[in-house]
Amino acid sequence: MLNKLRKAIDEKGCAIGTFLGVSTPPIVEILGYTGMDFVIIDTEHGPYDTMPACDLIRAADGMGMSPIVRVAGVTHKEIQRAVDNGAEGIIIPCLRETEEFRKAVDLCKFPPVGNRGFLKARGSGFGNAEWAQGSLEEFMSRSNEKALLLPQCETMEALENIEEIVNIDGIDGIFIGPFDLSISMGIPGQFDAPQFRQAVARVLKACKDAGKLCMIFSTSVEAAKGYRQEGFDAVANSIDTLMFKKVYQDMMEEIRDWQPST
Ligand code: 3PY
Ligand code: MG
Repeated sequence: MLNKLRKAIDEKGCAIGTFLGVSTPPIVEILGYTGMDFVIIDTEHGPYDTMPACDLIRAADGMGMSPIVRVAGVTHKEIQRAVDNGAEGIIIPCLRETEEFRKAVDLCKFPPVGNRGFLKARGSGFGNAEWAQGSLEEFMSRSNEKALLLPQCETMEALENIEEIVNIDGIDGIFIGPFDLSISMGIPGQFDAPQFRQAVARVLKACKDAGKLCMIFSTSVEAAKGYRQEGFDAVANSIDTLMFKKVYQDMMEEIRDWQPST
């Protein structure tokens, strides 16, 4: 199987990963020793241009983790560079109109599904990877398998049309952004509100019914466990920026508050 995220989901039921907002390649290598399945390189909010993102993709690949890139928008430059450089999943934020989801397919997938621009770039070992051999038709079809298109559902407009969106050919799954979705619904951060729970259940059901993947961001291990229980295919828990602070803060408090015996 060409895609490590899909392989992890097939083998484990639920893949577990995290967002990278400030990490460098050696940090990604350290994460690789935790057994993490994927990392999301956040070029929407993080300070990563194309080459640093490429270095993080390489580091994740080297540790057997699936490199997923959150791009900043549904534009040719954003999506083409991410897929060409070897992203195994493309997450696109803040989409509203169903037409924007169709445009994402057009940019991310080769014909006959979309109209991605052709080059055997880094993601295919510049055409030298074993899977990139064979006819051009085979290359395009395998490339479509390798790079999953996982646009976000995080606006009311997307939520209202989610059943139609998940059935668009070329969309491999949906990534729920709880913060933006709850803000868009007028209930910011109220993840336990019945209205919000119903929205999440609706997206999950739509994905399951259409045979598409459903992923979500969580901010605590308890929430992540809940999403696993509900049947999510993948959970991205927390962000490196938050985790660094938490781990070192816990360490500081424990050492500082401990009283040496006199
Ligand atoms: C959100 O919660 O809005 C996100 O995009 C998380 O990734
Ligand atoms: Mg968001």
